[in-house]
Amino acid sequence: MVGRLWSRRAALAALTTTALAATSLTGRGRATADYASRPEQVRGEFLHVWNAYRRFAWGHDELRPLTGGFSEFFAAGHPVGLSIIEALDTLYVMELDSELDTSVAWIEQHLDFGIDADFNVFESIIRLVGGLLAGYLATGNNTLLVRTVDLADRLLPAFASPTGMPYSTVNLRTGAVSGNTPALAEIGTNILEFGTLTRLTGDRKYLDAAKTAQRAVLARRSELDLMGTRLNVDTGVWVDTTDRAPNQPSDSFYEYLWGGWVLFGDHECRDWFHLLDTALTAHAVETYQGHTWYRQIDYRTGALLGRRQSELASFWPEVLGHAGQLPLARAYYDTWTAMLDRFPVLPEEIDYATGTVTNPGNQFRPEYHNAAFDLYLQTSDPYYANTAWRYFEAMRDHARVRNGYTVVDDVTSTPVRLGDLFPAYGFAENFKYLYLMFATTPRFDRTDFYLSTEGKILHGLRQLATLAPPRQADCLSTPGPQIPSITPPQQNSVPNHQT
Ligand code: DMJ
Repeated sequence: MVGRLWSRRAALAALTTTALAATSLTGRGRATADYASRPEQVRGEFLHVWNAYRRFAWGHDELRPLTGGFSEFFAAGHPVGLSIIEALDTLYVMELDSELDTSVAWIEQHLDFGIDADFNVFESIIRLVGGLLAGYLATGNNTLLVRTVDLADRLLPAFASPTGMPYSTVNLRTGAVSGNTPALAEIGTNILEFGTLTRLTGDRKYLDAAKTAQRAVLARRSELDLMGTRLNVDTGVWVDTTDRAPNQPSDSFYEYLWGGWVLFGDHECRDWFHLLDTALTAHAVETYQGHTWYRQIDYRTGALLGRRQSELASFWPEVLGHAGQLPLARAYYDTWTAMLDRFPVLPEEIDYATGTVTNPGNQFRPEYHNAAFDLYLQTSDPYYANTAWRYFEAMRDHARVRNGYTVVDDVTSTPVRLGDLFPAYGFAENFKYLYLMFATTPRFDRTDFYLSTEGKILHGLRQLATLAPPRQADCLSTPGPQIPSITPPQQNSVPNHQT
């Protein structure tokens, strides 16, 4: 998910408190004497599932660990090696070089996006475009960039709607589009990948498509600066007027506004983020039974419409932290930590007014780790490291199986009821966040980095001396904008709408 760029002072403090954290604990993790072994433990668990993917599902999109099978994520019968692409930069930072070489070789030999099938545009951008880009930034292998450009060009017809907001799906071979009522996240989770592609190729069309879509959405905010959830991209009319942020399916739309500012110095993105975040904080945040939540509201009036919370929203403290709202970030993170006192693994969705679980699964979710990762590197507070470790231990206790890790169908049953899937984002996110919290590697700059919503390291990878530096691709014409450093905005306090 979203990221980060903070002061060297904070980052140095993070490094020195790594040792401190072994004795100064606030999280309720089990053993802590094993602090130094944590990177190796995480890498070992990553390999546990990666090796199972190699055995049972190599070249297919996702592993089915219980049955030892596989499935395709985008289109049945059309594998694109999604797990391989998702894993590239994780393999790099974990220094699993022979696995990385094997993965890049598979892409060179087998990956062909000329597929006559509908692909979801949002998922293709965050998983495939982002994954290949991060792989290119890690290795400098030009084939990865050439494949990225090929895929992005096949996706661009989706942005040719009357409003400039993308359709949900596009046929990669024919360019035929479908799905004209996408959610906010589908419309606005692309500037990090497309902007990076513009920087690498010098071709503005990718960044321009992303900005046009963002601009079209912002023009449709209410007088309260709130947003609905779904828009008709042909007419520009809202078809769902509930503001659900930061819950899915709005979540990463906001994340990418902030990201556009951090990664590309786009002032418009920064101002849009602050405008929407201020309204959201004023109208949606509430303290309910001692915890901080975001309620669902009517985007025109701010009226209360619901009190459900998606686990996917647990990434949000990291965005708040980077945007200068550390007290609110901590309060909302604490809410999710408190949920870990109730459940062995976080459920997909709860109704916080009734305390009931409205979706009992857990799709091997990385969001809580994501928030912990960013807040730990930003604040150096060992609380984040230790609560993340506690969640790692819970996942290891409950979701680990003989052939990897798997999703949970019901976190409320004892023992938890397992499903049969290892989502490919597990290779991109969960283990990477944990590894980079505890490991020091010369391949990652802890002081200056930025990750996408799918955990792709789009800024902050360090090249090995033995590798060629990432070229401005063979297809490149002119360099793109520079990544600026930023001064964090002032911190706000936690709003307290007692209920
Ligand atoms: C990931 O695919 C991305 O983080 C996305 O933005 C939403 N969450 C899933 C994993 O849960």
